[in-house]
Amino acid sequence: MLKLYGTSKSRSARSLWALEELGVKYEHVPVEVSQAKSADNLKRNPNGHIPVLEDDGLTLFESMAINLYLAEKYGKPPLWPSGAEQHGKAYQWSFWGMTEIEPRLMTVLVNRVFLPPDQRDEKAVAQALEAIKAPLKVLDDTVKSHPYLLGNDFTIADLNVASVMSFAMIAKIDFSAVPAAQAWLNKCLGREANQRARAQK
Ligand SMILES: N[C@@H](CCC(=O)N[C@@H](CS)C(=O)NCC(=O)O)C(=O)O
Repeated sequence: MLKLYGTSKSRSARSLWALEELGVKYEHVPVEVSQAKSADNLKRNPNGHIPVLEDDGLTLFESMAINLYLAEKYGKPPLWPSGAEQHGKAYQWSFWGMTEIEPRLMTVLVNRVFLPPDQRDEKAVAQALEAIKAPLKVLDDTVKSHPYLLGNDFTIADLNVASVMSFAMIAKIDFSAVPAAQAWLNKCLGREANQRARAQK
């Protein structure tokens, strides 16, 4: 039986969302962020992070890898599209979300929300907001020309990028310069499967 370790109040929400979209049966073990470095979790993931997936003897860490694996193994079109070309696009957008978007959003989130006010670095926030403008424009242009990243349908690429971008909502980032990206993000995050994932522990 599929088992997902990690609380929905963390990056684990990404994989819970994928599991909910796929409609597969799974067990959710809501390991808290504070428990990520417990002895039990370190056995599952030596990095001491959540989420972790177990599936029939396989243990996987890294949220994007988990989601791409789940989509390939349990998904069908359109969520997991057909053919190497479309898979390449799904990898492209997933890695793009992790490398072009996530580090900048994390900097803003940490310095606007997580750190105590006297430790926040406004200069780092300003630099991250400047650096994220170009990739956000790429996203905006893409979803201006078709409704979802790969074309007309919601796929695992949208799920992966939107779940990374959900940090932006918490960090209260202004998307008025990229309205198509904002509308796409609202549409993706509003999906019932994401609501079900977020409602979990
Ligand atoms: N790149 C990893 C990052 C995982 C990660 O850093 N998870 C955080 C929770 S959002 C965590 O486990 N933090 C606890 C810790 O590092 O002790 C992924 O996407 O799965």
